Amino acid sequence: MLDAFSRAVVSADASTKCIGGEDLASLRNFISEGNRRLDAVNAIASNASCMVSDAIAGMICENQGLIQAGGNCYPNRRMAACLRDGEIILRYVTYALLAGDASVLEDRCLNGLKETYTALGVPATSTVRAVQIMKAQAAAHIKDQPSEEFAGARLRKMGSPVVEDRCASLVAEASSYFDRVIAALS
Ligand SMILES: CCC1=C(C)/C(=C/C2=NC(=C\c3[nH]c(/C=C4\NC(=O)[C@H](C)[C@H]4CC)c(C)c3CCC(=O)O)/C(CCC(=O)O)=C2C)NC1=O
Repeated sequence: MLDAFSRAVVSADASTKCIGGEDLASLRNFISEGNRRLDAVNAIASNASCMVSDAIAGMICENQGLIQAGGNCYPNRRMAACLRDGEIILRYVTYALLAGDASVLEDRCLNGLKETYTALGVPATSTVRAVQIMKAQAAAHIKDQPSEEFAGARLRKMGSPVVEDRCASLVAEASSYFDRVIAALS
């Protein structure tokens, strides 16, 4: 597992260079914007169970065969496995966002997941749909702009200090980790 710092070391070592220039500038930025990153991780982690249940519910609403006999969220044992998988995926995305590197997500969560799903008959397209919903939710929570339309009475704001760009680069980074999950299952 790598993070932004160890990744810089590994890539410098691979080309037998000292660490300098651009690498240091990017790490300096990683440090100076570190509190935003922690707030972004917290925004996802502290809304995780609501995000997962909402994403799985949305996936099922759009494809109700999943909870009928023969569907992969039927019976309750499979529904529970699906909710658990949603939590696992979201948890590894937050680890990657904290580390500033996707390797923890790739190595410990996505590696072999598609093959496991194929073997078990878990529909990857439905999982992808749930992940897409979590990607949209995470962007809203990092920006601290969850929509009333979707959240209804459960609307919850983090109250993080608002910066002008609403942490656009962290939204993009988190989105890229969700995209890796989608790519790994597609
Ligand atoms: C650390 C990383 C890690 C991951 C990611 C992981 C996933 C994982 N999900 C599994 C099952 C499962 N996963 C699902 C998931 C779903 N079913 C649906 O219809 C939806 C599309 C979807 C939820 C979004 C289901 C239903 C099962 C049980 C399948 C079965 O036993 O028939 C299994 C088989 C063993 C078990 O049931 O516990 C694994 C290994 N395990 C891990 O250790």
